[in-house]
Amino acid sequence: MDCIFCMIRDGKIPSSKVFENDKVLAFKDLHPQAKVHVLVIPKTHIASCDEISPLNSDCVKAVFEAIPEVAAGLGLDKGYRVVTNCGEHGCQSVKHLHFHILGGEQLADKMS
Ligand code: DGP
Repeated sequence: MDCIFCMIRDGKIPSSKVFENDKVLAFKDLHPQAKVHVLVIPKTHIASCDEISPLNSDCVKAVFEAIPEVAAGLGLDKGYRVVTNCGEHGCQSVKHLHFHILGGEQLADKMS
């Protein structure tokens, strides 16, 4: 499967990892949009938010359980934003479910 994030998960493409456990991987975004910009992915390939179901939602649970640990490791004690883009209108460019963690500075109030 030619999924960039599966290749990062498998170590076939280098990345700056900031967190890893058996179900979740977090690494720095290649094109940061904030002082701190990290992507958190489930290791299981799920194409997008739209593909979440009772059959795979344990991966999403694992991602959200990891997020506070990822944020603490990044020193985001003043808060952060978690974003997932879904599909064409959501401007999703990589078709492997991922959650952007943005922070390290005051973020804009407006989200779209
Ligand atoms: P989205 O637009 O929500 O699908 O965001 C995809 C993000 O993935 C985008 O911010 C850039 C990042 N990205 C794309 N390719 C790579 C890569 O090869 N390595 C890393 N670290 N990030 C990537």
